[in-house]
Amino acid sequence: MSQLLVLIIGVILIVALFWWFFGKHTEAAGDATVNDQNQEATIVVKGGYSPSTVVLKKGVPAKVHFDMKDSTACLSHVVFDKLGVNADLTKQPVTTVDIPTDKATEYNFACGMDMFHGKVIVK
Ligand SMILES: [Cu+2]
Repeated sequence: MSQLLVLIIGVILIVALFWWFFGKHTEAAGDATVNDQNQEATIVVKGGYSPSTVVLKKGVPAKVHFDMKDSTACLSHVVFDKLGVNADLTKQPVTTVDIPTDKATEYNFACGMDMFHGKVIVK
């Protein structure tokens, strides 16, 4: 009986492993909520960035909110190299970063250790 149990657990682990490596982990790009004057998008920080890609409309002032739900030191800061932003997400539940949208471009962001990545696309 215990052998059967071990076999079943083994099979489950193998399937899980295959799913992890070969399964499709597509993450949908998040769209911003746009009205006439501005646009906003929220990224949930929990074991990574969700969504990790946000698409903004060119020419509309934009704010990206980082909703902090992670307690690890790894994700405590978010860094936008191109914008010179290094924000501490642990000071308040939600941290807002202003994104320039005057030209179509991409802004990459990462955690303070450059382990988790995401990007904001302006188009
Ligand atoms: Cu990190």
